[in-house]
Amino acid sequence: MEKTFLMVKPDGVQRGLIGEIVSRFEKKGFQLVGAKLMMVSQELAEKHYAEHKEKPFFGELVDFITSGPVFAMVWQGPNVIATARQMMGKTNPVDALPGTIRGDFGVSVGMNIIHGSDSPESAERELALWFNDKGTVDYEKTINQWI
Ligand code: 3AN
Repeated sequence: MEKTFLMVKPDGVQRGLIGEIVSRFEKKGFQLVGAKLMMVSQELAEKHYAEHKEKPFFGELVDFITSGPVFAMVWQGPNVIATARQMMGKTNPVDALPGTIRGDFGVSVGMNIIHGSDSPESAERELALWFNDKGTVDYEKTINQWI
């Protein structure tokens, strides 16, 4: 079953949006198989954002993600990678539609509440980086027969 890496960023944690965000993915029908509240080290932040190393906002990205606790999660379900990206909304909240997480709660492109893997390749890379095959639980979700 497909898995993705989602993370409530420091702004989402500080604003008390963890429950709201978890709830949206649960209600959609996806399955939470791993989660941890954690501080992000400089090293992990730089690896996570490696593809943005040359961008002018790289320093800001790393400073922000290391500035306070994040809530890192592994979600599982059919097409969860692409569907979670739709539910998050566009990167810049000005383009994110109402009904999406960024569209409903975000106003800034830097502080945009949530991160989610954008492809199967990045999901694989990010899950290995953040969860390293540890801290996830394989369990049968009995309600799956209904959706
Ligand atoms: P997404 O998070 O939607 O996958 P990416 O991968 O293009 O977006 O960008 C990674 C993160 O970099 C975004 N979540 C956002 O916080 C930040 N970011 C993107 N563009 C800018 C920008 N122009 N200025 C500041 N931060 C940015």
